[in-house]
Amino acid sequence: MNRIFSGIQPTGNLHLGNYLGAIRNWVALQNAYECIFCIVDLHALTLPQDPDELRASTREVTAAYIAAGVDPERCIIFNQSMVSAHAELAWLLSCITPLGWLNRMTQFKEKAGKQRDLAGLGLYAYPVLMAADILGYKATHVPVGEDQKQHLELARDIAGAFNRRYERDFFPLPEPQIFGTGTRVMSLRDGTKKMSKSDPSDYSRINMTDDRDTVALKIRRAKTDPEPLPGTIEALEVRPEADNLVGIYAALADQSRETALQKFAGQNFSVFKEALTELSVATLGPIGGEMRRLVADPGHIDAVLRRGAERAAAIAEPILREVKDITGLLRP
Ligand code: AQP
Repeated sequence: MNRIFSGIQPTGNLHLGNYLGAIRNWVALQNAYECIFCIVDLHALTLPQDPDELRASTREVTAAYIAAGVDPERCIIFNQSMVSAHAELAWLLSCITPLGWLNRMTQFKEKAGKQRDLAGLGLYAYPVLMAADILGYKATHVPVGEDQKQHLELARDIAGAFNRRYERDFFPLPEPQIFGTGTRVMSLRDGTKKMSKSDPSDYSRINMTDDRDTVALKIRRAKTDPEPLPGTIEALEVRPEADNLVGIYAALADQSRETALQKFAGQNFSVFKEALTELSVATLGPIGGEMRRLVADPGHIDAVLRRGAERAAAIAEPILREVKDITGLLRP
C-alpha cells in the first residue's frame, strides 16, 4: 500500500513556495494515495515561538490545506503534538542515529548560524523527529520541496539502520516526491535565497493570504535587472532573480520554464510582472479568501484536527508498539 506523509511548520505566514512546493501537489496526490498531512507544531518549537501566535498559525496552516483543496474526509489532517507517538519514536530513533549524520545537515548550519553552541538540541535533532513523523506511519512516499531532500535522505538512512540493527524489513525506505518547476521558489529580494516564512523582509515573499494590491506591490518591487527577458533558458539561468520569476510564472501556469519564457522573451519586466501578478492573484485569491473564512470559525478547524489526530493515532500507535517490542522495551 502506498502511503504519503508530509507536513508544514506553523511558523508564520504561509507563502507561494509552501503552496507550489508542497500544498498544491498534495491536492493532486490525494486521489492516488492514502494521505496524512500534518501541521508539525513540535518542529516549530525548535526556534522560539510566541504561544498565541503558534496556536493561531496552527489553525491558519490547517485552513490553508483545506482552502487549497485537501479534503479532510479523504486525508488525515492533524497537528503533530496531538499524537505522542511522534516524540516517542523520535527518541527511539535518535538512539540509533550517529552524530556524524546530523552534522552533515545543511539546514541546521543555516538556521543555527554562527552561534552554533547556543542553538537548541531540538534544532539539531529536528531531522530525527522528521524521520519519526514519516516512519511512524510506515509512509512510502514523501512529497517535499528541494530544500527538504537532505532530511528525507536521512530518514531513509535511519530506516535502514533500524532494519539492519534488528535484522528485519520493518520500515519501508520512504521515497521523496519532488515535482516540477515550483520545487524551489526563491526570495523576491534575493534570487539565491529560498522564499521563507522566517525571512524578516515581508517583500521577500508572497503570502497565501495577500490581497491583490499587496501581491501587485511585492511583484512590482521584486528585484530584477535592467535587461529585458532573454530568449533562452541558458541566458536566463545566469540571472537568478529573473530565473526565479519565470519559474514562478511557469509553476503557476503549469507550463515548462521554456514555454513561459518564450511568451515573454525580449519584453520588459514591467509587462511580465503584470502578467505574473494576474496569474498569482487568480490562483491565490480564492484560496486566501477561503482561508480567511475558515480561520474565522476556529471551532470547525479544531474539530477537523481532533478527528484527524484520532485517525493518525490509530495508525501510529500500533506501529510504535511493534517498535517497542522489537527493541526489547517491556510492555507488562
Ligand atoms: N521556497 C520554497 N520553495 C518550494 N517549496 C518550499 N517549501 C518551503 N519553502 C519552499 C516546502 O514547504 C513545505 C513545508 O516547509 P516547512 O514550513 O516545514 O519548512 P521550511 O522548508 O523550513 O519552510 P519555510 O517557509 O522556509 O519556513 P521557515 O522559515 O519556518 O523555516 C516543505 O515541503 C518545503 O519543502
